[in-house]
Amino acid sequence: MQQSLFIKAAFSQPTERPPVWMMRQAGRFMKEYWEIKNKYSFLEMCKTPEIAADVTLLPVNLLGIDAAILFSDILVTAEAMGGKLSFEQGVGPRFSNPIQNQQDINALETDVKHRLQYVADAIQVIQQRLNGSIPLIGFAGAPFTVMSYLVEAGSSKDFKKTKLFIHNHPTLAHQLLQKIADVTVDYLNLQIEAGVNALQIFDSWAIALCWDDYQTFSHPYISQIIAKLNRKNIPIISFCKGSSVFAPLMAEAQPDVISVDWNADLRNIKQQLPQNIAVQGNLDPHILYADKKVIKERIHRLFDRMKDQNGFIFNLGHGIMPDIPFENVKYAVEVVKNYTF
Ligand code: 1CP
Repeated sequence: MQQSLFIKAAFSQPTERPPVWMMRQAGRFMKEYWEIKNKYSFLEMCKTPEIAADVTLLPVNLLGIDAAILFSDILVTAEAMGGKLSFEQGVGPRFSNPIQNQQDINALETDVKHRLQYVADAIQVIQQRLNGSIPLIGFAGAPFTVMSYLVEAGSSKDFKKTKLFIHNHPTLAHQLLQKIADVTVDYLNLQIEAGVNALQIFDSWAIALCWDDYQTFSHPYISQIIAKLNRKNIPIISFCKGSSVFAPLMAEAQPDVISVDWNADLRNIKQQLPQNIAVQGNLDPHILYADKKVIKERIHRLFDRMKDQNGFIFNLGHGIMPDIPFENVKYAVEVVKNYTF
C-alpha cells in the first residue's frame, strides 16, 4: 500500500500523475446510492457493516478513483457520546437533545469506543473486499465542527448559537471540545487498529470562525488529536473550509496533508507550507456542473500550476453536490487519470 499513488503523494513522494478521490464520492449523486438508500435509513446504512461496505465501494467500482473513503458520518461520535441523532430527508442531521449548559455537557459520555465498534467492523469488511487494490481513508469530524451540530441541534447557516456559546461561555465550550477531542482520539485509533490506510479530519465549518476563535477553539484540539494518534505509516489529512486562511496554523498541528478549499491558489498555499506537508484539492465543485471542455480545461490549469510539486492529491475544495451529473464526475476522474506530469 505504501507504493500506491495516493499514499506516496500524501507522504510528499514523487508520482507519475496526481492521485484522485473526491469528498462525498460515496453519496447522493449516484443512482446506485439511492437504490440502497431507498431501502434503509442513513444511520442503518452506517451501522450495518455490509451496507456501509457496499456504499464505500460504489465509487471504487463506478468511478475508478485512487482511494476509497469509509461510508459513515462525522456525527457518529456525537451520537455515541449520547446525542440523540436523526437524519431527516431534506433536512439533514438533527439532535433532539442539544447542548445548552453544564448539565448537558456533564451528561455526555467519553468512554464510548465500544459503541463505535460497527465502524471497525465495516472497515474490516471493506478491506477484505478492496483486497489491497487501493487505500481506504477513515475519518472523523473535528471538535469545533461536531460541537456546532450539538449546540445548534443540527445544521446552521450562520452558527449564531455556536458563536454565542464560545463567546459567552468559553469555559463550557472548552469542556465540550475536550470531551469531543478525547472521543475522537479513541475513535481514530480504533479505525487505525481496524486497518484504515489514511485518516482525514473534517473541520467543515471552521470557515465560520475569525482567526482568534479558530486559534482558540479549533486549532488546539486538532493538534491534540493528531499528536495522540498511533500513526505508524498512516498519513493524516487535515481538511477545513477556511484553509486558504488557516493553512499556516493547520500546518503547526503537523498533519501530512492539508486539504485546501477552492478559494486559494493551490500553488501559493503549497509554497507557504513546510516541504514535507502535501496539499489536497482544490477544484471548485461547481466546475463539475459545467461542460466537459470546461472541466478538462480547469483540471489541466490546476495541474499545470502544480506540475513541479511533489505532494499533490487531486480533490475538490469541498464535497460533490448531490445534483452534479454522474457523467461529469466520471469524466473528471478520467481527465486526471490521463494526465502525466
Ligand atoms: O440523506 C442521505 O442520503 C444522507 C446524506 C449523507 C451522506 C451520503 C450524510 C448526511 N452524510 C453522508 C456521508 C458522509 N458524510 C461521508 C461519507 C464519505 C464520502 O463520500 O465522503 C463523509 C466523509 C461525511 C462527512 C460529513 N458529514 C461532513 C464533513 C464533510 C463535508 O461535507 O463538509 C459533514 C459536515 C457532515 C454532516 C452531514 N451529514 C449528512 C449531511 C446532509 C450533512 C451536512 C449537513 C449540513 O450542511 O450541515
